[in-house]
Amino acid sequence: MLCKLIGIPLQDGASQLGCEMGPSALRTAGIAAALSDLGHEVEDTGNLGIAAPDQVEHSNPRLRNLGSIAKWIEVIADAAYRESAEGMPIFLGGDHALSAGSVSGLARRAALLNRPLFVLWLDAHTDFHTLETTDSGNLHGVPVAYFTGRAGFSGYFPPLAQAVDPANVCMIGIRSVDGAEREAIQETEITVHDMRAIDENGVAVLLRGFLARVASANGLLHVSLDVDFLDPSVGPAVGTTVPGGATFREAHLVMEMLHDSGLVTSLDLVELNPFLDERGRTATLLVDLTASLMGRKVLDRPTRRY
Ligand code: HAR
Ligand code: MN
Ligand code: MN
Ligand code: MN
Repeated sequence: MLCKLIGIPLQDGASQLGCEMGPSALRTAGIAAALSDLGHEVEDTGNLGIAAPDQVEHSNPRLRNLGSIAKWIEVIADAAYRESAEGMPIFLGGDHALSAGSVSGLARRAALLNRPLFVLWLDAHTDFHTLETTDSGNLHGVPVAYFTGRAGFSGYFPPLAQAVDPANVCMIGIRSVDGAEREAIQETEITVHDMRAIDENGVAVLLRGFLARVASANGLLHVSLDVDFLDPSVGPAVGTTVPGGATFREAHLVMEMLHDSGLVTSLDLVELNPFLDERGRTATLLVDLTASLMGRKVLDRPTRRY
């Protein structure tokens, strides 16, 4: 597989500074070598950037960096569309606002291929605010609302060439949902598996059900991994820690099952804040999780067909 590393030093969507160092930390932790050791071809396309943003006004006075995020989305979506023609894009974030760009660009690619795009959202948060409903004003809280085509983004974020069908989005690890997000997401067909669902069923059962749907629809599968999916005890390097997250083994199991499915076509690694890390352990864990997704395993196992 040709892996295309795309660095996105974006931090304007988060409340705390530091995510702009994420791509450097992932490179320092050895992401390219981990992939090439597994037999993959790796091309590091470098970091994306934007020109100086305009000041954009909006009726929600809390919104932060609206002009900047709009520019980033456009640049990221173009890169996602372009690089997905040649290989498997791996977006090295950067805060989660970047997924507004990565997913919308991949949706354009999927439409061209006449295949549906599915999204696996591994996160403590649903990131389902609109520009109107966010009270923090941090735009890493809105990407899912944007790429599924919720109203209220037009004139601010780039127009969507293709929205992702909410029925094709599955969230796992959820444990922090704001009131406005809760009401809105329950009216959609998005599958939300909160931490309680993991506790009651085990993450494997939940993931298997979703993978079977992706396979039967011949879908493309994008995985968006937010560091705060992980329990803070194993992944401390994130500005929005929430207790009670996925364990080390739950996270690896998800990645191992994704590998065995053979379905994953792109990946976001987001919200890593190296300034908050402990001797690089979170960056290293993200690299190891990526390796599990790309085929590192303890023993050989047959590929599972869903
Ligand atoms: N819902 C909260 C807000 O809108 C927290 C959003 C945090 N998002 C991320 N990515 N860290 O999931 O401010
Ligand atoms: Mn997130
Ligand atoms: Mn999160
Ligand atoms: Mn909020």
